[in-house]
Amino acid sequence: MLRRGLVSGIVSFALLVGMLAAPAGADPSEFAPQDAATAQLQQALADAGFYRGAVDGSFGPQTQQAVMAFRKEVGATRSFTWDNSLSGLLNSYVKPWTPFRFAEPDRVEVNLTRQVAYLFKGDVLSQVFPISSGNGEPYTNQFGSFSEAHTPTGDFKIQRHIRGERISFLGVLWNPWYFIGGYALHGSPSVPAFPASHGCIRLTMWDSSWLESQLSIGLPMHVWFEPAGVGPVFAPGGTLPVGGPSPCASGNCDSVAFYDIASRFYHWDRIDHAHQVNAFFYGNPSDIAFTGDWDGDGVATPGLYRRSDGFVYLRNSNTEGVADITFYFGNPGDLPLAGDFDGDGRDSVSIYRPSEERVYVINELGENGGGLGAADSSYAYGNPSDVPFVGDFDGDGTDTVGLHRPSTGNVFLSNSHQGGAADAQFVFGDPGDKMISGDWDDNGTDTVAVYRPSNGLLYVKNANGGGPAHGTFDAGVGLAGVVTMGR
Ligand SMILES: [Ca+2]
Ligand SMILES: [Ca+2]
Ligand SMILES: [Ca+2]
Ligand SMILES: [Ca+2]
Repeated sequence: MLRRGLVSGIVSFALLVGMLAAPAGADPSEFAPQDAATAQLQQALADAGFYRGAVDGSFGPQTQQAVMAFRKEVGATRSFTWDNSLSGLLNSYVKPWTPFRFAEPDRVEVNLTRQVAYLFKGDVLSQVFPISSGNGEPYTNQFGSFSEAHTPTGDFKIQRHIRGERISFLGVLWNPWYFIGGYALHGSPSVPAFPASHGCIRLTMWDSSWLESQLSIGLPMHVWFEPAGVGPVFAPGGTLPVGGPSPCASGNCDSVAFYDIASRFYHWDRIDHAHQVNAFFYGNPSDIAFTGDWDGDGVATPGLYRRSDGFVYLRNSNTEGVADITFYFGNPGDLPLAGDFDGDGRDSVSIYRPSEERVYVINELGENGGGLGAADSSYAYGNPSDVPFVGDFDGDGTDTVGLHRPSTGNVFLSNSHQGGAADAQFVFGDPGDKMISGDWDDNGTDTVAVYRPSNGLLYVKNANGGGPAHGTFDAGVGLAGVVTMGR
């Protein structure tokens, strides 16, 4: 496990060199005053997952390859030398972009774009390795015909392994782990900055040895080029702990469920990753998901608005199965708002109609198999591009409607079912963020959080005002959305 919170201090590389001046009379070439700084760099690279060697202050080949791996990973110029201008990136490096793979907590991911491989343990980044893959050039294969030196991409499992040296037609492989046909992840004396192999994935000899105890037959291995627009995750300002201290001292706070494009819900018991997730399928892709306590038993469960047929589908348990209550809902373009709008302890589904910039408050569920009843009240609210969400922002026991304006990041909160000026306004989140609210600290008041699909983080706030998030939750990138789950 990485000690990300402790990664710090290599900013002072140059400072240390100055402080640790050689004593009078020493031969500078023997004393090598930079050794302390090199050791500090080695430790920082080890903490971030790039270095597995001894912290000995020696800037040897293994340290140089760790620097190369880091440069590849963060998109810096590929070289074997360290540059202090990279210290900020190393201090704030959190994790790579990778596809979301909840079902495979232990796996190898090979990023051909960056020429690195990632080892995941328990769905957490364990180590980053420099690699060199197929260079794409034609060559004559063992059958005398032309091949192109491409590394196969796709979703594999490690199939077989040979310990030690394997002499193949194209050269010597060390400790090869075959993932398809004759293609293997293997040790090689040559791991340059760029693709150089005939299609295998080269590791350094020492990484190959290190991995002997880490890999196994059947281990999932995925080989891919990185999609445009994604990349490694860095801590904003270097201050936010990812999956850091629990924001919920009582253990009785609201949590979240993320759902993917296949409508699989990943329900976290606690927002701090401390507890096991429950996962279940509900709904279809492109359904609008929300949650509420439809039967008043104190448990929040999913609801869906299916735009293709205009129906709402509510379920009373967090398990796979069909809807318990179904009713026709609103007009095309309407957005569902789920909450307890009258404070009677049961959630209902209200309507935000962007075309009219209007909220329709409805305190009863629709008749099962029928339609939604008449609205109890309505009021003008927001702009057509605003994204509404629901919460009890003042802790009075009644839910009201907030708005997130993605174009500016403005958040508007209203504590009553009336139009007019917002009761609170602040800026939070980026375009593309998904905003929800919940009582993350068990103080009775709902506050906002945003999920950012591009970096996989949920940014959680415990006060409805400006400023940075109070904590982040590492959910994985590319999920379709997030909903609030009850405590
Ligand atoms: Ca319930
Ligand atoms: Ca109610
Ligand atoms: Ca309220
Ligand atoms: Ca709260």
